[in-house]
Amino acid sequence: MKFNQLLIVFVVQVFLRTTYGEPINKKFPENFLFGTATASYQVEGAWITDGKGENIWDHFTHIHSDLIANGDNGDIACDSYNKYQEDVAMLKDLGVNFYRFSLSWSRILPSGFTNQVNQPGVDYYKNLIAALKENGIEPYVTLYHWDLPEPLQELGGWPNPDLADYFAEYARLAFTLFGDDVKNWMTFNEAKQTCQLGYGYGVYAPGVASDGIGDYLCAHTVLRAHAKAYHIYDEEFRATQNGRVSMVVDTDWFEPDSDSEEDIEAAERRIQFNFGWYANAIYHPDGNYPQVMIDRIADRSQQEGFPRSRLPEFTPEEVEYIKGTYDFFALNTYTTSLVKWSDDYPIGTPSWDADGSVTVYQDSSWNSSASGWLKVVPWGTRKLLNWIDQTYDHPEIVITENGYSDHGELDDQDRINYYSKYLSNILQAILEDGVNVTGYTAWSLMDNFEWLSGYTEKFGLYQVDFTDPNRTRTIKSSAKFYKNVIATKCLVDTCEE
Ligand code: GBH
Repeated sequence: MKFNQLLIVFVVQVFLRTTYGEPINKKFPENFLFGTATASYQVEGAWITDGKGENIWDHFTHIHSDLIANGDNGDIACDSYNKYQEDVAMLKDLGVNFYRFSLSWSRILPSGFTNQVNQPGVDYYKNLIAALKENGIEPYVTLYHWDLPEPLQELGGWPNPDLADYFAEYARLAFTLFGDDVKNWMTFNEAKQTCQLGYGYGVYAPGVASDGIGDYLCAHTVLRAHAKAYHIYDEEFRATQNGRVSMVVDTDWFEPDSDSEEDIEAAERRIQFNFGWYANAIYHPDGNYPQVMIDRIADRSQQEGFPRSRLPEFTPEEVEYIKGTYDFFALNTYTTSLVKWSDDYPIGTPSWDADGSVTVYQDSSWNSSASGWLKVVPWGTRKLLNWIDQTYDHPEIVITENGYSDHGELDDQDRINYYSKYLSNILQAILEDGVNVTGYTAWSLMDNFEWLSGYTEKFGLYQVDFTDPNRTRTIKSSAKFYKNVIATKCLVDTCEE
C-alpha cells in the first residue's frame, strides 16, 4: 500500500474507534435510573394455577406447538410465580433502581372482565411489589405485554373496538389495587407487535392473518384503550397516587441506504409507518396518525376498490382525547435497519408493507446475535434518540427495553460489548446532543420464553436452567458488568469526575 492509502486506513480506524469503539469515560447524570425487565407470560409459568384464566399465548402455544421452537411454551417458564423472592434477590444484588414487569390480566381477571377478581393473582402481585419496595426497588408495571384473556379474543380481540372499554376497566382495577405502591405505569408494551404480528401477519398469538386491515383496526382500539386508561388515571387517581402513565412504543432506527433524497424520504416514511403509527397520536403535538400513512393508505385503498380507507379515522374529538396522554416517552429499541427507495408496490392484495412501499434490509457486516433480526448497531440508537427528540418536541425519554441475545453462555462477553456500546451512545445523546433520556432498562433480568423462539434465544443477565425443575438461576458476566455500571454510573474503569 502507498503511504497515503495507509494514512486513510489509519484515519478511518481512529474515526471508527472513537465513534463506535471504546465507551466514553463520562458519568451518567446523578439522577439517571437503571432497571431491568421481564414480562408475565415469558417468566411466570403457573399458567393454570390458583384460578388463573387462559390467555391467548397459553392457547396459541398449546394449539400451535409446531410453530414454537422445540414445541415449547410458557407453562412453567422461569416459574417466577413461585420464585419471585429469588428474582427480587437478584434485582437487589444488581442494585437496580427499578424493575419493569407486567401483570397477567388473566391471573387477576380469569375471564378478562372485572366482575370476578381472582384473589390469589392479586396477592401474587401485592407480594412481589411489597418485596421490591422492601428492597428499595421501584416497581414499573406494564398492564399488557401481549397476553390477552382468551374470552376477549373470542369476541374478536383487539380489532373489536369494545375492548377499549374492557381494558380501561381492567386498568382502573389495577390502579385501585396497586396504585398506592406503583408510581410508573405502562399501558401497552409494543402495540405494534400485538397488532402487526397478532392481527396482520398472524404469526404471533392469536394468529389472525389480516394484513393491512386487522392490524390497523387493532391499533385503533389499542390507542383508544391507552387514552381511556390515561384519562381514568388523571381523573380518579393522579391526585392521590401521584404517579406516571405512558405507553411503550418500539422501533428500530431506520438509516437511509444512501444520502439521496429518495432514500432519505423512504427512511422517514418507514419510521412513520413503523413507529409514528403508534407514537404520533400520543406523543406528537399534532396527534393523529402520521399524514403520510393517512394519505397513502387512503389512496391505495381506493385503488384496491375499498369504499373507504383501510386505516380507520379518528374524529377530531378523539385526536384531542388521545394527544398528550403520556408522562414520559417510553421507548423499546434493539437494532437498526437500512432503507432504500422503492417504486410503489403494485396494487393488489392489501398489506402494511405495500402501504409503505420501501425496501428494508440489514448490513451483513454488522455483528449478529442469536436472533436473526437483532444486529449490533450502537450508533443507530443515538440517531433514533435524536430523531425522537426533534420529532416529538424534546420529551423526557425512558428506554424501557434494550438488550442482546446469545445461546446462554455464562461468560457472555458479546452481551457486555452490546450493553457498553449502546449505553455509551445513549450517554453521548444525553451529554453531547442534549437529549433528555432519564432511564435505561436492560432486557432481560433472566433468560426466559422468547415467544416463537421458545428457549433457544437467551436475553438474560442471569441464566435459567430450563432442564432443572428448580429453574436454578446463575449469574452471568454481563450481570456483574451491569452491576458495576449501576454502582459507578460509569462504563469504563475510571470516569472523569
Ligand atoms: C421485545 O420485542 C419484547 O417486548 C420482548 O417481549 C422480547 O422478549 C424482546 O423484545 C426480545 O425479542 O420472529 O423474525 O418475525 C422486540 C421487538 C418484535 C423483535 C418482533 C422480534 C419478531 C421477529 N421484536 N420481532 S420475527
